[in-house]
Amino acid sequence: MSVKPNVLLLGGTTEASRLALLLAEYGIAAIFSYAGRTESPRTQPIAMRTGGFGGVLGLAAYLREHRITHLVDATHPFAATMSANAVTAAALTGTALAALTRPAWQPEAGDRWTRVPGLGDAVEALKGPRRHIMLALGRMHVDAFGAQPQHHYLLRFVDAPEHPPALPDHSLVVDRGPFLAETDRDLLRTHAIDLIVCKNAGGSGASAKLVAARQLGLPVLMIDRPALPERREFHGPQDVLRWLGHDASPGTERGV
Ligand code: 3Y8
Ligand code: NAP
Repeated sequence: MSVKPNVLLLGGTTEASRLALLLAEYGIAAIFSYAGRTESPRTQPIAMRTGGFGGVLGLAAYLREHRITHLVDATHPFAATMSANAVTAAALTGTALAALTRPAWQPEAGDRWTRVPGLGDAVEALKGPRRHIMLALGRMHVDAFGAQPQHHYLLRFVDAPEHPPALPDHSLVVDRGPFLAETDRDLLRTHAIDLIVCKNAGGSGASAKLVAARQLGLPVLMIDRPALPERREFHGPQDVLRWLGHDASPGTERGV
């Protein structure tokens, strides 16, 4: 007899929000979890919780106390600590685990990518004369680029920062995605950007800048994803629904 699912969904991505809609539609018990990184995260159609769990043991305790049957890790590919904790806590508690992740972006014809393994390598790669660089990395990693203060940086944060970023020459845009190629193209042109630095996030929510870069013939410094532990992975919210025992093909019976 299959267990009635009670899902903990680790969110923070476009795909997590799409899955939350399906879980609500099918009436599947689920809680959407945010880290609490942003001031007003997108509201979800299922129960929400915000804040860390307190490491692996905190997450394991949460899984037990809330009788979670399925843990879905739909966090961003660079949320490596959360994803590693999810694997360990699921094993400790015997909770079924699946990741909902998106394939890494691959360069297409006309792309001018230089790939680097990590953030430090991206900073190193910026040695040299002044350029106009879009740092599309959010707020958490900006200070590292203080090692290359000679450039003009265009920053894009989800929320306005309490203190101005510690880069001597920067412009700041406060905006949350998903972004559109035409607006990203206008942004790159307005700021006379000649290089984009970004993470290989994958998915559609942040790919606009890559399309814009291709159209403008701009180079991209692409930071590869951190290694993640082995786990079951799905690329579509519908695959997760099937894993939960609900057929997602059109016309099947849906929850009220
Ligand atoms: C708090 C939840 C949805 C999810 C939307 C996706 C798309 C838009 C594109 C650029 C790149 C960046 C950043 C980005 C994108 C989606 C997705 C995605 C990149 C929100 C959100 C939370 C966060 C956290 C935030 C990080 C930052 C990263 C900005 C909500 C809007 C750069 C990642 O201010 C901070 O401290 C922000 C921190 C982690 C990375 C960083 O290092 O600064 N995301 N982003 C989640 C939580 O608390 O658990 O506020 O609604 C979610 C989204 N951000 O449902 O529509 O699916 O990826 N997020 C990157 O990809 O490089 C922006 O500017 O081009
Ligand atoms: P991280 O470095 O892997 O996680 C650091 C700690 O934050 C975790 O150990 C956990 O704290 C807490 N945490 C992370 N995600 C959480 C979640 N969904 N619910 C509850 N606690 C969470 O993660 P991150 O890179 O800071 O990302 C934080 C959030 O932003 C995630 O939801 C992620 O999907 C989203 N996001 C991140 C990026 C990015 O570029 N990193 C991009 C878009 C969205 P405890 O150890 O206390 O449990």
